[in-house]
Amino acid sequence: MKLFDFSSPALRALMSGAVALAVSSGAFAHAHLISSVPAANADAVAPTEVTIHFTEPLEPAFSTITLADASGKSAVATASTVDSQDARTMHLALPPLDAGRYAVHWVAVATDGHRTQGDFAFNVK
Ligand SMILES: [Cu+2]
Repeated sequence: MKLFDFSSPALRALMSGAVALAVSSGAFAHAHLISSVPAANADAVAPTEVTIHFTEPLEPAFSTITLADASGKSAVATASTVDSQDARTMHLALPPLDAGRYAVHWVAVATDGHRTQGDFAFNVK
C-alpha cells in the first residue's frame, strides 16, 4: 500500500517549500560580526580587551578570538571567552600591548554548528 503519491504536484510543491525554508533558516543562523571594540582599523589607546558582537549566539567550546602582532606572533597568552550573560558577545582580554598594528582573527560557531570566520586589524598608539 502506498501512503503518499510522490508524483502529486501539490505534495512536491510542499516538499520543495520545506527544503527551501530549511536552507534559508540555516543560512540565517550563521553568526556574523556586527561590531567590534576596537573597531576595524581603529587607533586604540591602551586597549584592555577585544570585544566582538555577533548576530547569533555562539558555541563557547568552538568560538575563539586570537590576536597576532605585526610579525604574526601571538600577542595574547590567554584564551577568549563567550560572554556568560550574552552568548552573542565574545571577549579577548589583552595584556599591555606595545605600539603597533595587530591582527584579530575570529572564529564563530553558531548553535546550529555552522562556522564563520574573519579578520580585521587595529593599531595601538
Ligand atoms: Cu548556520
